Amino acid sequence: MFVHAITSDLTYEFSSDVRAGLTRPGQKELPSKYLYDDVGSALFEVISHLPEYGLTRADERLLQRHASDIVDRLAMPVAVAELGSGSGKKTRWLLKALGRRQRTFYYPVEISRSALAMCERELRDIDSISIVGFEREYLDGLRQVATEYRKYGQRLFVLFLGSTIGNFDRPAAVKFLAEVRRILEPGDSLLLGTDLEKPSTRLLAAYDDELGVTAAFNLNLLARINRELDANFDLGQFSHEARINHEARSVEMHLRSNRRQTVSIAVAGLDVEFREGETIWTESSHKYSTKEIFQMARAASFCCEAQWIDEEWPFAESLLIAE
Ligand code: AVJ
Repeated sequence: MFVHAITSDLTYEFSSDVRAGLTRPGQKELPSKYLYDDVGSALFEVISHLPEYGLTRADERLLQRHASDIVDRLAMPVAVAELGSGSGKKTRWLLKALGRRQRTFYYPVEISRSALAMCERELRDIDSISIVGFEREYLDGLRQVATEYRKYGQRLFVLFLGSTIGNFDRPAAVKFLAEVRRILEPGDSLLLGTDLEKPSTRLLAAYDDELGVTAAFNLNLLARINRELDANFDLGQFSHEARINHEARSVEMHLRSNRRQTVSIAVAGLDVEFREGETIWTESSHKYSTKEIFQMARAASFCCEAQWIDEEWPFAESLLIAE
């Protein structure tokens, strides 16, 4: 069968990750990064406007209110690298504040081509800012910026916003920060956005909204597997579920099989069986305490130099300096 012989590296990687996740003994799972194809990125953009989901608006409020204060704490000259720029909307405030002080290079690193294009369109009108985008994985992109694009005497200011770090479990989050730190030089900085702990009812409403946009965002992962890997998931036979994991202090998203069923994924050459009620775990969003962020920073050889908190939707921006 040669029909699927010509597939790109990216399809190959997606296919092998899907195979690994759905053939695991015990809990089936899929990596959350695959939620963000063009459809998924657009659905997340809608989620960020829902009344129940205050996270993105809190992040943006903090950056808008405190942009000058944040930028004033940076040693100049500085270049900006952002890990997962998304639409770029909330970065505007920081870049405007920087553009008033110096001509600034901005390097968004983003695996979604459409998000990268959106971000370039959104931000190109800001005075004194030059944008060079990288369609790469976070650490690969950051490494390239640090080794090939950093000018002599220039500091790097890395942005990791939107609580994307919350998708890692706690040990993996520290490990990721430590890897970022290894790419940086002492005196470089990292602005880290983290969602803070809040009551379960508020979290469950945020991750299982009335309108069903989060459900669509989650189910789109199965639709994406149908589209890209020629699978036959029946979307009507799976349901979105949000759960609190009290031990991990996270919200989990799952896709629950409504009945016993078998799904074929042609490109992966795979048939997957589901029991009634069995779930695929698709994402975790970890929630933090403010104190814990200081400890995580320390463990990764950063020093947390300042923190800004949103009261309306508890969320923190933390400025970490590489030691
Ligand atoms: C973009 C990863 C921060 O975990 O809250 C939104 C993604 N998932 N609703 C999050 C998401 C379900 C979001 N992050």
